[in-house]
Amino acid sequence: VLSCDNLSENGAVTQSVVTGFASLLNRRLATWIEENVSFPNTMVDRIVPSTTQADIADSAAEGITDGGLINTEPFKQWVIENSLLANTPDWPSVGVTLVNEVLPHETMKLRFLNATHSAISYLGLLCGHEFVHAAMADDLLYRFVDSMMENEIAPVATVPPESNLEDYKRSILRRFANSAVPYKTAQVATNGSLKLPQRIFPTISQHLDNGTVPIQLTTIVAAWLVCLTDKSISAKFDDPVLPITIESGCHGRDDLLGELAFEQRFTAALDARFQQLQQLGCRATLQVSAGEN
Ligand code: CS2
Repeated sequence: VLSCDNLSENGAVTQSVVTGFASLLNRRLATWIEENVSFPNTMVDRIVPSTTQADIADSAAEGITDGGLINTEPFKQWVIENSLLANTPDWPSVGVTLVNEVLPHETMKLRFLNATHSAISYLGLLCGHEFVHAAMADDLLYRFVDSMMENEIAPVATVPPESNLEDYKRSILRRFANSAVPYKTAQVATNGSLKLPQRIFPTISQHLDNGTVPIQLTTIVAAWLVCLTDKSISAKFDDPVLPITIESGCHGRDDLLGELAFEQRFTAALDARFQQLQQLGCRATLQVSAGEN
């Protein structure tokens, strides 16, 4: 059973859910699954925008009518934990990377690609960009997310020893800028309350443990909160925490921020950025931030 979720240790999570449900039905079934079924952790990376009617019409015009088609990018990466898989097809021959430990690959993807995807999307929504590639063409936003990866994500990230981090960061920016794969900022913004704890909060926690507050990542969390509280923007995407209001600041809002809600240094910086984004707007806030760096 191969999970393709953007979730750390996605195989272990799937195994606990499947065997948990099975044991409610039949304990012997659960035991059989535990002894006979592998749930390797995996990391999948391929940008796949929601399929549009135009995609389906374009394909039909070329003679292929397929309601289940997807429009995607040339890039693809699938890393699978080599955990006692019997009778495995020759996956490496079609580009799969078999590894003993997926976690460094997961961390690299979640903390660099997915975090930057969320960052450019929330900033893009605040600056009026419907698509990620349009937000990437906005030099102020491009420079912000580029320096965020360089100055706040890379210094505290653990990456696979064989990886080339410079190439990886460049490839992320190139992929996001690809207008042939029109990915809506609202699609990335969806379910941020489930995504940011996986892709942004752990990096912020590492900085706080090191005694620093990462102001660019804090700005992205503030941008997320502004998008959630601005009904003209939050109407464009779904999130389980909607609707929300932020009256007396973010300290103690563990419903939104988890344990970060009790980090005074972080919530003070977050409240300041939240107010700045609301009062000055996104562009002025980023220009002030660029001036500070
Ligand atoms: C995106 C991901 O919508 C989102 O949250 O960041 O779906 C992203 O496109 C994939 O993880 C890329 O592999």
